[in-house]
Amino acid sequence: MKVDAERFLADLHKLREFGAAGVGKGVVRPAYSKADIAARDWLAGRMREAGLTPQFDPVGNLFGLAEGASLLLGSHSDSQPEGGWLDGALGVIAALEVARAAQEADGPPISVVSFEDEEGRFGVTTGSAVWAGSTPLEVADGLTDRDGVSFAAARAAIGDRSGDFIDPARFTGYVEMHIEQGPVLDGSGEKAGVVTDIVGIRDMRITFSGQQNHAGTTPMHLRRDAFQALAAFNAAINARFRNVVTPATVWTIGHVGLHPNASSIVPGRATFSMQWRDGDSDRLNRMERIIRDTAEEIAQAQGMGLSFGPMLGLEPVAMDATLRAALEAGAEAVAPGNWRKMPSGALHDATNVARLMPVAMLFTPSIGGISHAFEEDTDEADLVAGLRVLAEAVGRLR
Ligand code: HGY
Ligand code: MN
Ligand code: MN
Repeated sequence: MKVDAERFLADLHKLREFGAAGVGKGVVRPAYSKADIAARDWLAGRMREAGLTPQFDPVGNLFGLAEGASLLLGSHSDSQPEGGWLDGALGVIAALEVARAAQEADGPPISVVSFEDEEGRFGVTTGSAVWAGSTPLEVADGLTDRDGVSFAAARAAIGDRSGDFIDPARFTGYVEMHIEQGPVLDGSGEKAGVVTDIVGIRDMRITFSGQQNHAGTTPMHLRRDAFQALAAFNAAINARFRNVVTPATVWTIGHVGLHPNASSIVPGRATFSMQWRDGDSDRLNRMERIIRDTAEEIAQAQGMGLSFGPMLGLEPVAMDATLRAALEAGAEAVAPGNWRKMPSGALHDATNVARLMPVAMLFTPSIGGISHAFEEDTDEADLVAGLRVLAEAVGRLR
């Protein structure tokens, strides 16, 4: 099977035009935004031109279906609020190119997918989580984004494009190509990473409610300042995690909303995201206990109200041995001795799809290890090398 590198790169650059923003090759294409829907319409057209049948499901996951039983390749095409041009997009466009190449070479039937809201405007990998049944649609519909918009209201943007959910029994397995989004391959100079397993994640919104008041007249000892509660919480968990975590464990407070967020008002409310990731579910659970206990202690000590939003999470998963072996053989064929096996610290739709079928993942290097930022990039020669590894692997799976 012979992939067309120019056609692949041209499509990848075309997809970047939907929501192109910021410096360099940045994109702003969050789930269900105008740019996201326009990109999906364009992708559906490219799928049709490739001889696939495009079909949207009720949450906006877009499949390009081959006839009969097929291998599913893909990723997502929504972005972070500030994202790069490759996160998700690479896996979708590589899938499209391999599907085309497979047809031209009379190769195995390949279907393509672009999952929706992988980047978690509403949850964690929401579109694939609903498709895989790990998040029931009624539960997803009740999730809200940071501006209070519900998933149900946002997915109405799919409109009459929406068909039924696709029967996963059509697919024999799922392979997702993705940029690494970390520093390992860039640091070592290797061309590819074959993923061994994907870490688990927990994510929840926490709110401290104090008393909004005048910043000039309210004495310090009478304040119930929600920001001070958040600051104390952050310092306390950093200290308390020390005995529980490993160097691979990560945690992030990435979004903070202060109410009313004005310099002359003691903040009455602090709502923030608390996210943590590790390869061990027990450790994730121990960290949850610390988070809840610490928040309760601080709320009590500082006279705060406290509420926890829904707990979202995904368990760590191992990749399928057969699919992995095909990627390893592909990597060895394309970049002999210059690739590695590695875990994924980023989350991917593959985690959800693993509930339905065997899955595997392939990484290409990220320049400077930067992602979830406009600066995200990869050398085009490395993108093409990754595409070739994927095609080699698919050829071995027929
Ligand atoms: O956050 C993640 O790991 C993924 O990129 N959504
Ligand atoms: Mn991604
Ligand atoms: Mn991402």
